[in-house]
Amino acid sequence: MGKRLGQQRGEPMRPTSPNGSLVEQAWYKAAVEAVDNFLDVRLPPGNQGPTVLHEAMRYAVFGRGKRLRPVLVLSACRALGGEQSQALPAAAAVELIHTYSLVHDDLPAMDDDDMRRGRPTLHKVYDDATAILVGDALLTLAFELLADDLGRQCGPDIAVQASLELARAAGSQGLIAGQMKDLAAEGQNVDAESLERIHRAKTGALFVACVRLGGLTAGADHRQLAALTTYAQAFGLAFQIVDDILDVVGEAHRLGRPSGRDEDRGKATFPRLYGLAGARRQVEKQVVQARQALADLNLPARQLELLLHFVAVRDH
Ligand code: GRG
Repeated sequence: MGKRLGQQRGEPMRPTSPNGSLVEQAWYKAAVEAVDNFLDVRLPPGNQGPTVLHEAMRYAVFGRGKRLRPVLVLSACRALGGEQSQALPAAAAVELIHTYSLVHDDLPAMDDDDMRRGRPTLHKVYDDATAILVGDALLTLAFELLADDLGRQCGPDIAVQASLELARAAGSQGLIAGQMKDLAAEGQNVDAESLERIHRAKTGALFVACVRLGGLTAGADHRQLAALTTYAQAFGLAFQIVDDILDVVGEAHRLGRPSGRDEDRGKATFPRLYGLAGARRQVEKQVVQARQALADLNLPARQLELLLHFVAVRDH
């Protein structure tokens, strides 16, 4: 059995500092290291053919990402009393899907971005065709990890359930629906309800899948999965509202990408709808809902609390 996160390493879990330096905490770093090691083993080596494709997959995955989604998977598993090793394949799978979405989103046909995770976007370093294929390969590998690694770790029933959860979250009624609606909404007047709907799909669905996958790998029941879902829905919305706020007030060197891009593209955003102070109040509202869901879960879930605090106060 694998190591449990944090406490078995004798690390106290301190609250984050006001600027959200959760990512500097030992338990968080240990979780990221475990995910990165897993990904390093499971991504084909850069010297294995097709070498350019495999090098480029590694370029995409090993940028300066926060690894928030895989850490959420591991933290949800832990909250339910599971072992880290049970949830690692699902954590890695989610990170692969997230990374693929970033690579495709950065392409000229979508958001056309030059910088990501503190360095040039993949299509700038390689080319558009390679970026498309890298995205395709990362998406496909995610499901290989669930069928193979998760199946061996937790059995075929959990692997099938996890695949279904992740496929639905990433598919044409989840992440891809959100992206489609987001592109269509550029330059349009979007009301609060529609904006929320876009982001519940574009960013929220994957966060929900993270905690549900973590819960599933630890044997969560329906009531626990429902509480985790409510937590993640509010978490995802808080994350997105802060993302919009950071696009207005954030520093490019902290974000690893330029700010002000939403305004340039005429995107509907929460600060545009509510103003900056109003958007911050919306974050608070989501945090309260997410905290209530953790209270309903009625289990020690310190890491999920810390992650929630981090998304609300983060500066990157
Ligand atoms: C192309 C199918 C497809 C989907 C794209 C998620 C998404 C949909 C696009 C990403 C563009 C974007 C900036 C969305 C805002 C929220 C978001 C996902 C930000 C990036 O997530 P972080 O901050 O990134 O967790 P790191 O790099 O830390 O992993």
